[in-house]
Amino acid sequence: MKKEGLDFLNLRYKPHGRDLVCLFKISPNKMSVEKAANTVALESSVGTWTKVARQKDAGKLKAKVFSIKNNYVKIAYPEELFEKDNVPNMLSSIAGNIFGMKAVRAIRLEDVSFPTAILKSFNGPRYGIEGIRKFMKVKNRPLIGTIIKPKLGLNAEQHSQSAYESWRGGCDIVKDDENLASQKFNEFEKRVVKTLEMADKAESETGEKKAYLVNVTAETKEMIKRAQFVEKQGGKYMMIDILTAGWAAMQTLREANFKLAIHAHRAMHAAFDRNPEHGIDMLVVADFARLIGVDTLHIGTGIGKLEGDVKDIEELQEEIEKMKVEETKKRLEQRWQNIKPVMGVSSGGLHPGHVPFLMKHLGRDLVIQAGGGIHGHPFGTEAGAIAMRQAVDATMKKISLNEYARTHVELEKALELWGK
Ligand code: RUB
Ligand code: CA
Repeated sequence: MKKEGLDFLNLRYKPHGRDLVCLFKISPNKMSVEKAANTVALESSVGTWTKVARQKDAGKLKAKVFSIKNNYVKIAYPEELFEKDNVPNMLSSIAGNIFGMKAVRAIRLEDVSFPTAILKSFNGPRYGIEGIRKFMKVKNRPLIGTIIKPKLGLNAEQHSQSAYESWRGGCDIVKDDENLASQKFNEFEKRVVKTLEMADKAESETGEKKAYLVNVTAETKEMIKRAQFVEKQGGKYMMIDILTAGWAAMQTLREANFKLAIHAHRAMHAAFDRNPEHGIDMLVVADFARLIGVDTLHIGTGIGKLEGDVKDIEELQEEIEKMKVEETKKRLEQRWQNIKPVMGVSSGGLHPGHVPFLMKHLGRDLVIQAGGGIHGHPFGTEAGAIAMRQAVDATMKKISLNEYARTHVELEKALELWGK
């Protein structure tokens, strides 16, 4: 029996492989969760605030609220509702007007699952975890990355020198900061030429593969030109600030089919995912980024210790954050038809002392990335990269960092400065 005025509620409905399913957390505004959920389903599919003529014609495309548990609501959207290979179109429905509706005090899109036909309409990553390991020639261990710091202010020459020292010390990956594009103090083309020269030099000196993740983020046509430039200069990798550039820009970049791997920086994600009651969870951001086809994506670190008892709210929040990062990492690696797994990147406030924690919780298919935790080493950038590599080597060999530090001075100094 349908309840009066709740046309989009169908708790007997069983979603199937041709539905896109969303999990929402809904805080209703002076009404029942059922009523608010019904309003979400109608606004995000075929309805509006009042009945309109020809309502019936669109009826088969209605979204259905099929599960309500406390404030958690599942809604199934028939795949015909969307243009399949169009992420902005999908998000305009499932993550569009609903965030501002009067029916909800707050609403959060917690998770999404795609029908097979939508998965098949996207390329996904060109390389994914395996492909990246293959071209970087790193079989087992986590990749080590750095962000050039200071994040802004270095000229192209200084930038390339810092990159060179990072690679020499043992970094596999050097990336631009997300704020760096083509500013007057450090112009794009000059920086790319010089830094890729240094990557070649470091490769020939160390016998290892070295990648420079060039930030191409800009207006879309300019971004494509920049990516072409990186490819022409022999680069392997580019990066894009996926949220500030936008979903369409990310899709344009991926579908331009460059041979370059794509690194995704998630700057601005916290505007969506920080408030636990409202916004869009990182899982959803990660899902869409994987669908479009980035190869590596920032997922956070989950650092906040908590091996033992949960003692207070702050610690509890840290524990939740850690679980979130693990969950996002797992999602990036879930089996998804033809779509390859994405490699998670842990970054933000990291130093060598964090390596055992990260590898324990997130495994080896991971990029461990540190900016300050490398360039801030008391002996300088190269020593910082050496220390980071030592921390990874020790953890791979199941030796504690303190023990390894007895015979490895760079690690010893890093632990002295930043602790464990
Ligand atoms: C980290 C850094 C990245 C952050 C982004 O520098 O520049 O922008 O990792 O955050 P540092 P997240 O190592 O000096 O802190 O990875 O959580 O998206
Ligand atoms: Ca940064």
